[in-house]
Amino acid sequence: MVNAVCVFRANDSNVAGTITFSQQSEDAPTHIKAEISGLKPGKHGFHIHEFGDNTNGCMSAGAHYNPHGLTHGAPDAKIRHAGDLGNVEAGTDGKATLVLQDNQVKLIGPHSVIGRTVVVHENIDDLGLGGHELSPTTGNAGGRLACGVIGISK
Ligand SMILES: [Cu+2]
Ligand SMILES: [Zn+2]
Repeated sequence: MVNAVCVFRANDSNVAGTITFSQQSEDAPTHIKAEISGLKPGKHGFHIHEFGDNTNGCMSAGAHYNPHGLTHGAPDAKIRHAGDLGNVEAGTDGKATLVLQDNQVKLIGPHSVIGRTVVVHENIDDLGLGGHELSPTTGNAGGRLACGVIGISK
């Protein structure tokens, strides 16, 4: 069993949040739970980005984590980046909760996401289907509101 946690640091926003991850074994799905506050009501793109480098805020986290060289997609799509977690949806109170199990986000093995960055975005992730030039790479989710590096936890 491997557990991990990511605590968001705001990037020119009031967004805060904590994301926990847990994986029992290399072939088991990873359980992910996110609690985020300070968002505008509505959907916001939510991804794991390649690097755990926050030197230049969330910008230095690089692109979506994509070890298999695929195009951007929904978390339940066959063709997606491993880091594609879709959207979180905030209510009128600005709070969003997401609970999911994912088969491509790993904490164990060569494609572990530990040491990489979770980012929540300004806008909705169109899941690759929006027809915008950025749809196949980022889902056209806009700016990076907050991010944090995924670290090992107990
Ligand atoms: Cu992102
Ligand atoms: Zn993506």
